Amino acid sequence: PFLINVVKHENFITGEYDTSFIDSTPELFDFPASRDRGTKMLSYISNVTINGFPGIEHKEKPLYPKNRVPKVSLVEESAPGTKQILDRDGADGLVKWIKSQKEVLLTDTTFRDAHQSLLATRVRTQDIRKIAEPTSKLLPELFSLEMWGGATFDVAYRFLKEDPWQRLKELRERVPNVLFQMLFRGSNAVGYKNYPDNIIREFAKLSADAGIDVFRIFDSLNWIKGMEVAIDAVRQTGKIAEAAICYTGDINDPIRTKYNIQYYKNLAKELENQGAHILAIKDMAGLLKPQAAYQLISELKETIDIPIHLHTHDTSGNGLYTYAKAIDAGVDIVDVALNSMAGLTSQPSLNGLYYALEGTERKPKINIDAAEKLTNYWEDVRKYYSDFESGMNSPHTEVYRHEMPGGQYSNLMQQAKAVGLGERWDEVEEMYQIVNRMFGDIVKVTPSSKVVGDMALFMVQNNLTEEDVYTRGLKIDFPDSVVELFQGYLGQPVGGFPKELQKVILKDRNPISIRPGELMESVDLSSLKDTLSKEIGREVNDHETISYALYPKVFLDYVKTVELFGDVSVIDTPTFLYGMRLGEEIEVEIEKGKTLFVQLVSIGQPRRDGTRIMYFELNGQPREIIIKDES
Ligand code: 3PY
Ligand code: ZN
Repeated sequence: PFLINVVKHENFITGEYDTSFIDSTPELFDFPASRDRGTKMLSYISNVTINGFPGIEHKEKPLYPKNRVPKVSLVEESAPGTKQILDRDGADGLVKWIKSQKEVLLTDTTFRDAHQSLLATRVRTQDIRKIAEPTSKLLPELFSLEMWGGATFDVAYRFLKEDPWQRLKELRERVPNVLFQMLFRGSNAVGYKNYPDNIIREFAKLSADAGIDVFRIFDSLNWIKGMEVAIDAVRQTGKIAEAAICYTGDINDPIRTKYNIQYYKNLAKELENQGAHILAIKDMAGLLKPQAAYQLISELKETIDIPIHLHTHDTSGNGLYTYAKAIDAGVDIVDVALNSMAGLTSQPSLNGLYYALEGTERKPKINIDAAEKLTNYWEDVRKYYSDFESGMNSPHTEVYRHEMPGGQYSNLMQQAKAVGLGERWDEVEEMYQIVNRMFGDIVKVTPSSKVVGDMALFMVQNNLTEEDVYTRGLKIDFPDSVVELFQGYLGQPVGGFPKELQKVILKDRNPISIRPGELMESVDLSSLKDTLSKEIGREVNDHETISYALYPKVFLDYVKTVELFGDVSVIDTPTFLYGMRLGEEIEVEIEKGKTLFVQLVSIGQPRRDGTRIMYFELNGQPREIIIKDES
């Protein structure tokens, strides 16, 4: 019923929904409660078989080849790695170790940014869990695995109907040797707005306790004040505070002087003084050109003492060239993804970089044959998610003009289609650049990038030119996200907001210039825990409480879905997305040692009341499920 309700909802059909659709549409949850675990699971399968999965084409489940999971010894333990260095020598000891390495170190982003950027963040825990132990055993030399944070947190609850904390726990159990890394949006944590300081601190602490070692902390406007609390909170946990500068513009563009080399050097020095253990250069759109990378890394190396970790996206096709120059300039660590999950809006290829550095003393210490085996697995798994691919299939140098982050491109395109602007995508892309200029040329990364996108869509949709905004703007209600940005609720951009536009957008509202966290009261987490326990009728834990604090509606919707369908994370991905083929048999391990055998025997014809009867065998016993056909 939940999926039916979603798929059939008027706003879903017309595309008038965004990531808050489920939150703002409580009637989606008007359905009768169902019974035991088997029935719940069959209800889910029936629904998705008949009515499809939200957001993708409804079709019969395709046939997939068997996953090539590399064989590794189950008795031999994983070789010790960076995790052991951190646990033994502490954060400062790890930093010392990084600095003593001649070879470039690698972070593998396959478990997070790669699929966030290629597959709309949809990769499910079970597909990562299956390859976690082989990864730990085959690539123990990795610096870290980026596997949590960014958009994975809310997408897990919102779309995958699974618990991100459970993912962290299950992966940690299988990977004892390589550092786990997450993306932390500073005062926005893993959300899209600023949260009270005590939420930021508690979230950092719980994440560290649950197994995160390296926290990449950034602010969407490169505003250091927006990162202070997060950096301090992470330092208190004894884990690694990797503070990031988001790279924008082009240091070699003589016209765009705002983001020049001195700007980056000043930020780097400030972050080092703030207590960062590592400096990250987060090139979220893939704008850092090779020669600029050489110059930037060389000069930063002269400016600061802490190691430098470079992140880029391969959108333009220049990613490996940029890394090669950065490596020549002495960068310590770079972010890459396994070949079959690399390239385009994702990170440059790990395998490719290995070969590119052949004959140099900075070639990474990894077993390339092992990496190729892991690559095969991801080549197979990626096929499950092909309906979430963006459609970009060749290098895209326009990124140097529009500067959209790798993770935003396909999202904004979806948003544009949803409001009927699919045919006018070129205009949206063009408008994105204009809006950036109007906003004073700001850093664009989650969530500031979303605001630029919202404004661009708004202007194209309403046929507004830049001039219209200034001349008629006082009579126009701009999108909430735009108003909030100009109120200072996401922090302050370098150089401030353009005054004339700010007046037009805010009208009689007053902007703030202090840190939004200073205006927000602490959340009483223990009373929140009681409230939540009462609301859902059982004692909740700290992870559930903080998730609820960050995403109240998303979290409650997730809880309701689990009540209705049970734990759907145990269902294999093709069945989760497409349901079952007639006559097909599947196995579902609902808990360790307890497997359900499910066969879809037949599908009844639609009845007059719009329902069908689905005939299953569950562990050999006949079961019928009545399902509303909304397809
Ligand atoms: C995120 O914040 O999720 C990002 O990946 C930004 O680049
Ligand atoms: Zn990224």
